Amino acid sequence: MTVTFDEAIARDQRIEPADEMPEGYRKTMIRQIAQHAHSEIIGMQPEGDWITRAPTLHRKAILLAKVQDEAGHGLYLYSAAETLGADRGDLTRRLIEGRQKYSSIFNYPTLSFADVGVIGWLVDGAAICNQVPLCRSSYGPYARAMIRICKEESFHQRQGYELLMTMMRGTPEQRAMVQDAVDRWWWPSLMMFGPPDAESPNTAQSMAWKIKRHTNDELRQRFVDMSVPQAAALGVTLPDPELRWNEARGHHDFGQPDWAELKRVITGGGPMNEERIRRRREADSDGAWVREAAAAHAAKGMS
Ligand code: FAQ
Repeated sequence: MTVTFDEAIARDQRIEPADEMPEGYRKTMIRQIAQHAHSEIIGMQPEGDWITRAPTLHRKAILLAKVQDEAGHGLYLYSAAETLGADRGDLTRRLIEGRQKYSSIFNYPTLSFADVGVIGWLVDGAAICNQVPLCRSSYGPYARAMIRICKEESFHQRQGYELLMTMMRGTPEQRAMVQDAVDRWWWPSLMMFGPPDAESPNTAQSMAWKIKRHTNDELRQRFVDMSVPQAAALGVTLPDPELRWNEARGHHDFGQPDWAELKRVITGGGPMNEERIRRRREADSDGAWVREAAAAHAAKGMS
């Protein structure tokens, strides 16, 4: 007996590539997976900038491994998008022509080595909060990719936190570098979860299709609750005067990020948008000969 798409969703069964699915579901999945893949690949740049300037060989080896993991995540995700009929070359073109988005967070500069630690702690922390529920997302290849990605992201977060703990045990200058990085990355990290629910055009449908399991605001709250005790243990202050425990709600109250800034950054107006896309475009044209040679080699094997 064949199960319809709606029945499969109602029974919490996975949708697999060969299954019937509404065109809107396919389009939404390609949009989200492509945006996620682009984020991983563009996300290699802010930390990649510090590989040659890491303070020790040990830190350099860790950072190199982390940035390589991000490339791997991008590749699994492009493969997941291909199972829906998307073409990888076409997705890259859409990214470099500004027709597809990537996470706003990667449009900010990394000004000191403390930023590497804060990206691990807060940015990977936010990514984990958002992605652990996606391991139960309704589209099989995406949900399975998320399981491995989340394991690696957890390791990334711990390395960031450990780096910051080390700096906090260091000199007053090192502690000031950590605090400065936290001040710059806190609000952009909250923006990673997307616009407030009332202004999120996709959430209702994506929840109904069980692509998303929680709304943007629910996950943002979870992230704030998780980060407050971690900040205290580290000895840094989160730059939000409205942040306080609300006994009645059993959650922290917190201030709102600058939503106009999120809109600006998403639409290309962030501090590093142009640079990120310029470098991606250059990498794409520099690698064209490799793709052509691989395609020619594959064609020979088939004849
Ligand atoms: N940045 O209706 P919604 C990482 C777009 S983690 C840019 O709420 P939705 C790991 C949204 O796409 C980062 N665009 O949309 C790492 C939509 O666009 P449309 C990547 C954003 O999809 C760590 C429009 O605004 N993670 O890379 C943002 O239901 C360290 C309206 O928004 C993922 O992609 C934003 N912050 O919810 C790597 C996770 N927020 O319709 C390196 C998977 C919203 O115009 C170093 N994605 N938009 O095309 C998701 O969970 C969802 O897509 C959301 C947005 C929650 C991001």
